[in-house]
Amino acid sequence: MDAVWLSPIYDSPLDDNGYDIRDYHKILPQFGTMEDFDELLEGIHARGMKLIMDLVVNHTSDEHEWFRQALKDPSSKYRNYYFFEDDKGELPNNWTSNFSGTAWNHYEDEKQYVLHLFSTKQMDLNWDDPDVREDVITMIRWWLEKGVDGFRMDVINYISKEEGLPDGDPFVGNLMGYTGIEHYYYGPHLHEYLKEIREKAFDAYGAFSIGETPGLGIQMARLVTGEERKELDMIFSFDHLETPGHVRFEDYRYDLNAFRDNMDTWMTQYGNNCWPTVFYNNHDNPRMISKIDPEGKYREALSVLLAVIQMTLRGTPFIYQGDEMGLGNVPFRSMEDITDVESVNQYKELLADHEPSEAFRIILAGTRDHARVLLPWNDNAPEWAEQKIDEAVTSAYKELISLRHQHRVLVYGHYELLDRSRNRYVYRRYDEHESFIIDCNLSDHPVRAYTDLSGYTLIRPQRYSELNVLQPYEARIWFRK
Ligand code: ISL
Repeated sequence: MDAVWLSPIYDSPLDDNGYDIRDYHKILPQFGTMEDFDELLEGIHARGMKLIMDLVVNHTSDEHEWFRQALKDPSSKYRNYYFFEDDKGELPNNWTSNFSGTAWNHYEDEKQYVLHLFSTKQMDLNWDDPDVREDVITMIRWWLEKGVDGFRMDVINYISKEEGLPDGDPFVGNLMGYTGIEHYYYGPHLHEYLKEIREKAFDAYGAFSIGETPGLGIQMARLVTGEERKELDMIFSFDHLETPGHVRFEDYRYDLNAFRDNMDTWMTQYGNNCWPTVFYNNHDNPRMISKIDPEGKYREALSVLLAVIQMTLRGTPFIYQGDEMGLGNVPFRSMEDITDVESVNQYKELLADHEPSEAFRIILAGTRDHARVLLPWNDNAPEWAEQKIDEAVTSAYKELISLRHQHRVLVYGHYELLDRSRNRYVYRRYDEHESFIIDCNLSDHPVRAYTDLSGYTLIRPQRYSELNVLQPYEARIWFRK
C-alpha cells in the first residue's frame, strides 16, 4: 500500500457522516485527538506511505463559526460566505437538494433563505467571495504545513455556481434527480478556482490532489486533469458505477460488459497528459460485487477478477476498505437499521407514492450504508450484519499489489485491447521490455480462453481446471519478458 485516504475526521455534528465540518482544525473526539493524528501521520510516513485527507469545502456545517456569524449578523462579512437570499414569500429558485426536497433552508426569524445542495446542515460556501477562497486556502496550507500529503476534494466541481442562481430546467432535473445541477456541476469559474487552489496551496508543498467530481464526463475530466493545465492531479469519475440506463436505487444486475467498455474508453481516450483512477467502491455506494452477483455465489472469484483488472490497468488503483476482504452488501432488515441522511430523507420522500415495503426495497438497493458498516475485524457488529473476511481475496490483493510494484509496465506501460466480445475482456500491457496479457471472463458461465500466447507463461492463477476454458469470473495473467 502506498497511501491512505481518510474520509473526514474533523470536528462535526455528523449530520452527513462527517462531510459536514464544524471546525477544520479539530479532530472529532471519537477519532481521537490532534496528538493521535500527528502520531498517525508520523507512523504512516515512517512506513514510506502517504496520507491523503478529505477536503470538504463546497460547504460547511451550519454549526461552523462562519455560518453562525453569518446568520446572526447581517452586517458580518460572513453573510457573503454563503448564499443568503431575502425571503420574498417564495423560494429563491427551484433547485433541489441532493438529499431530497428543496435546496433552501428557511430561517423564519431572520427572514432569510440559505442554499444547501446537500443536507439541511451542509451550507454551500460562496466561492465567488475572495475571502472564502483565501480562508480555505489558508486552512489547506495549515494541514500541508503539518505534513499531510494531499487531499481528496469533496464535490469540488460544484464550487462555482452560475451567477444569479437561475432556475434549473425541470426536464434536466427530472433526468438527473436534482433540479438546478446544470448551473453548478461545471460552473463558470471552476477552472479558475481550481488553478488558484493549486497555485496558492498545493504547488508549494508538492501536494497531491484528487477531485471527487460527480457528473464530469471524460472530456471535462481531461480539462481539469490535463497535466499542463495545473488544476487537479486526478479525479474520481463515477460513470462506471452503474450500468448505463440504471440508477443506484434500483435492484438490477450490473453488467461487466459495460464496465469493460467504460474502462477501455478511459484507457484509450483520456490522453497521455491525464492519469486515470481505477476503483469499484467508496463510502457512497453499495458494493459492486453484490450488484453483479446478488446471491453471492461467485463472491470470491469475482472479487479476485476485479482485483486483477484493477491492479493491471493504467491509472491509480483505489481500494475501498473491505474490497480486499471480499465484502458484499449488508442484509439490512428495515429502515431502523439505516442511518445515512440521504437514505433516510429519500425514504420519507418515497412514502408519498410507495408502500413502505416497496420504499424500503428501493433504499436497500442503493443505500450508502452498505459500505459504511463495521468491518469484520471489529467484533461490535450486530449478529445480522456480521461479515466474514475472505482470506483468499486478501492474499490475492497482496499478491497483485506486489506484482504491480515489481513491474512498472503494469503502471506505465501501453494498453492494447485484444478482445472485447461479449463477456470477454482481454488486454495487453507492454513496453519494450515486458508484456502482460490479462484474460478475463466477465460472466458466470465458462468461456473459451485466449490462446494467442506464444512466449508467455502463466503467472496467475497457479492452478486451472482446463487450459482452454475460463471458469466463471476467472482471470488469468500471462507474462512475457
Ligand atoms: O451519493 C450520492 C448521491 O447520489 C452522490 O451524488 C454523492 O452525494 C456525491 O458524489 C457527493 O459525495 C460527496 O459529498 C457529499 C457526501 O455526502 C458524500 O459522502 C461525499 O462523498 C456531501 O459532502
